[in-house]
Amino acid sequence: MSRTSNVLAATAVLAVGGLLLAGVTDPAGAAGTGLKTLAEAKGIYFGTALTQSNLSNGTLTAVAGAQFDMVTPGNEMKWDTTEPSNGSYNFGPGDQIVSFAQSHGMRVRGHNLVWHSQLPGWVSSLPSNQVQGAMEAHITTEATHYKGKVYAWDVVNEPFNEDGSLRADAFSNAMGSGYLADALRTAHAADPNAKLYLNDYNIEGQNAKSDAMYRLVSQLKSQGVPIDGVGLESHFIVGQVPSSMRANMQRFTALGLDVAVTELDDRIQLPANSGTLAQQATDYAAVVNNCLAVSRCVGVSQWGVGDADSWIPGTFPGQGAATMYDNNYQPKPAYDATSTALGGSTTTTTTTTTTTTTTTTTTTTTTTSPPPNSTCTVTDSVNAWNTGLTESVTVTNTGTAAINGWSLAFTLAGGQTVTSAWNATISPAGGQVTAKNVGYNGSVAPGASVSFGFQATHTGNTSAPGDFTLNGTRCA
Ligand code: G2I
Repeated sequence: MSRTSNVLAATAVLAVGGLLLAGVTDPAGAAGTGLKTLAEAKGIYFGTALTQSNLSNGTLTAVAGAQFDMVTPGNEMKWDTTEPSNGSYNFGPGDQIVSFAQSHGMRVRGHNLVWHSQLPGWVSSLPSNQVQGAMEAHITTEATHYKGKVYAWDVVNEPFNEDGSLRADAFSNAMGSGYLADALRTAHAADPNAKLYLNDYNIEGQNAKSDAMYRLVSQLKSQGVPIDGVGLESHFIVGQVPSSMRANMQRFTALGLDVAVTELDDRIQLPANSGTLAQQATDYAAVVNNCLAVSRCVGVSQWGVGDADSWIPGTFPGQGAATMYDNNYQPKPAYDATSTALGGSTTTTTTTTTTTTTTTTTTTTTTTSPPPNSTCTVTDSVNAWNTGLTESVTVTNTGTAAINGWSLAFTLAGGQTVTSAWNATISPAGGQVTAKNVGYNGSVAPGASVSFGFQATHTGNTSAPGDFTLNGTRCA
């Protein structure tokens, strides 16, 4: 996906006797540099989870290929897929993810070899004296199959309870805590070059669970067990990134281990609003900055490409909007914040001229490569002065069907508040707003256009909005 923001005319004009600067900022922060490129320049990777069904979504795969350089299969390397019955292996789905990654220059985090969940019933039903053999055979077969193709393995996933006690499952019940070292040694024997991880959730900050992980990996290191890293899943609730996350990462890396943010998302009570999306952006930046600040933090992976791919709504009803991309794969504020934290710059044009007029005029037109099925285009222009602006918006029906009643969603620049509108009703007054037709202009024939406008106050950011969605469909 490529998005471009063309500033057709940006004239910043002088108020009598003083200079005014007009900054025109690419609203999506996506001026062309993918997160992976920025991350690589900082010495880390930026990854995503992908599932087999994701691979047939062209919009999703275009974003994934452009933005990410590490892939974690969402489900395809788990035991229930790879060995659904004893000794019978199925690597087809995982192979498809690996092949997508390879053809897009992405590396792969293998996820996972041993986990209490998505574990086929036959394993749990084994007599306990057969579990070790089954576990070792599974690890050896899978890690050998993917030898040389995975950068890292989550060898054991989620071994702890919240209080730091060892989770009871088929493996700990049969082998006690010794299964962890056994699993790591077995994986190392099969693929000595893969980085071997233990991965868990709610170990991002310092707490009983991360203390238990810390004690475990300290012990494994001192015993010479092959372990390379600890994965911090990082399934956060908006506004709740632990303040101790950086220090927690540092104590693991001080043991000579890598750390990685392996499954980042940040869930919001739906519907999201400009405030929660802004907090989410702050959270994403905090996580990225934590990784950048810790020298052995090797990378950050998000769990899924966009909100439409996230596990959150299915598991936490009423919550979602947990990723950097909305349901239409348009970048959200969290994307911009991530890009900025990685050292990306938004496109800012500053022009100064001298005239005798007293207004500042900024005209920005944003053009976007048409998403599939796009049936609309939008042009907009802004006239701004010290604290206010007016904007004209023209929507064209580029589809083949007549529109009968329209609803145009877009996001106002930060600090802008609508005070009046014409030829449309607009609500709410700021943030993510929706303009709806009034009685006389709801019908728009194919090829026809409709225009409306509004007046707003601003606090310095006079950018025109972008990212228009008409009746639920992204406009070009
Ligand atoms: O639960 C979120 C993640 C927590 N850490 C480990 C990850 O492996 C885990 O991923 C999720 C997948 O994103 C989900 O897609 O793991 C879930 C299972 O624990 C996955 O959900 C399962 C559904 O529960 C099944 O009903 C479904 O058949 O996905 C399966 C495949 O679509």
